[in-house]
Amino acid sequence: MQTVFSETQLLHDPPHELHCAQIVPYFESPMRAERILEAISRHGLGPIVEPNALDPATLRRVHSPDYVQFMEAVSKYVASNKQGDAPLIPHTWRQPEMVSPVPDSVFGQLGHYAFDAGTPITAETWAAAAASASSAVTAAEFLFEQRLPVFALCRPPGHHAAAGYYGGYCYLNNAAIAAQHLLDSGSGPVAIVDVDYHHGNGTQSIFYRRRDVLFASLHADPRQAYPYFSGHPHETGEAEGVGYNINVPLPPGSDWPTYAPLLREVMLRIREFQPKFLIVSLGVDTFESDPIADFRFSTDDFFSLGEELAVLDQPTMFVMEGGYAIQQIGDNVVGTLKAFERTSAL
Ligand code: Q9C
Ligand code: ZN
Repeated sequence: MQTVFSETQLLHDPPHELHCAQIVPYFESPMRAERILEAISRHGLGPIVEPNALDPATLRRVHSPDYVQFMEAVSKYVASNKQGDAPLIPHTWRQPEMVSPVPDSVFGQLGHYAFDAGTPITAETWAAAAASASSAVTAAEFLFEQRLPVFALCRPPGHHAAAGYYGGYCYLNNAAIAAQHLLDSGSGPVAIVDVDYHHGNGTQSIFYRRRDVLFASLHADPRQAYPYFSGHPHETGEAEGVGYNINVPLPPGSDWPTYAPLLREVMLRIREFQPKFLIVSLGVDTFESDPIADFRFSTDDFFSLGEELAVLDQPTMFVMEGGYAIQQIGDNVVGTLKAFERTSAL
């Protein structure tokens, strides 16, 4: 299987984050991608190619112009060193009844565009996020032309980012941008299945009122787990999109035997939708020793995950999302991809 990745994606490297009332080293570190690259060559997954240059119009098919403009401008603002070189983190948010316009203050703007305090912006964030999205777009182009499985080694990840806001280590929604690019190339319907531990709230939000993209997510129950305010089963879509959003929350401590039958059900619903292409938002933070999650997948369970994702025999691309157990991230990701490849008829 081919991988798409750019070294520019490594530039985003915030030193720390706020985690359960403590400042800790940033979990979503560039080392994650380095470990995955190492496992790709160790297991001989296939070639690693650079993404093509990104047309900014491709981003704006998913993200609002003011949001894209903000993200680029605020990264430049950090680079200009006006407040020192510390990454920017918001500290003040609106409640729905607070309706004043977007302020001029950079901290006001951070509060407007962010939904959490765990997603710092550095001088390099924009460059890395745009490179990560380029990897997804290049993978989508390869998928569309070759109809062969492909892996977008995206990092920073994307599934928590919506059209006009960021959070959860995500700035641009790589999977959504890939899906939109497939549609704009004339693909016909696209399905996205999100197997990250966390609910893909950003992807849900982007396609919530649409039926050309089916979004299905299995994740930790938002009553206990991040992102808390999205991911319940009754969130099934709106307007034209009713019935095209599927949420399957799972209890704390879920393991593969609990997960597998629910994933099978989701895959059957995706089959009924008859997508032309499948995008997998691949998070491996379901792993038993993930430092920020509590599911119990073993490394071997990721082979089973890869096999299960192959049941549709549809052209499929994988987009990297979460997974923070640095030691095993490479084996878990490449294990999933190799098992998929072995099983898929394509
Ligand atoms: N710092 C992804 O897996 N942090 N994002 C929770 C603890 C947010 C995870 C609070 C976790 C986001 C792509
Ligand atoms: Zn996650």
